[in-house]
Amino acid sequence: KNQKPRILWFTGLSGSGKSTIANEVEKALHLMNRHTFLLDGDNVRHGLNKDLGFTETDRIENIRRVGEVAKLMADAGLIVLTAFISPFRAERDMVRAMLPEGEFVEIFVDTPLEVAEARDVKGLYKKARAGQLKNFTGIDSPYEPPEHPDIRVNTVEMSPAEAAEYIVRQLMPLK
Ligand code: GGZ
Repeated sequence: KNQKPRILWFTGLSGSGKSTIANEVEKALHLMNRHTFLLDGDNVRHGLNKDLGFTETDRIENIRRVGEVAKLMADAGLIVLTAFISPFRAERDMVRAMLPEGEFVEIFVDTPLEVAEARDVKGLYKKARAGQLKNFTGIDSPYEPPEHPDIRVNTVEMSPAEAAEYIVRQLMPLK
């Protein structure tokens, strides 16, 4: 009640640090007594969207559903954090258009492909390069970076904790 709803929409490549940073931002919001919910592949792609894969059509539907769910949660007064690649500008803009002005905050986790690929925490880039994983974002599926994100974080220069601190500062005042 004591808070304006927001959708903090993180976008960036696989391995960019979206989930890690979103988790840190959520922790900081909890310390400020904000009621939040984090939507990510772990709680959405295994449940609500388990019928969807990684074709262009499926990604569009993934983002559409995430947007609708996030909107419902924002309508309930929550600060919703979403951490999906969300590679297409059109779908991100569609979600923005569903919401009142200022409620949708697009956060670009700007990690260059070379950096994400060098980290390759899950070995997915290696598989994609070897042709064992098709339609992989950045390799054989496009990523359209935001042209005018509300917030951009450079994960080459900032640690996840620093990026989260920067984001929370940009969000203030959160009333
Ligand atoms: C991209 C893929 C793919 C393909 C599986 N392309 O690093 P991760 O593992 O944990 O995050 C990636 C996640 C991407 O799912 P999203 O729902 O965020 O994508 S989208 O917004 O585009 O719908 C990666 C894993 O799923 N993954 N196959 N082909 N990422």
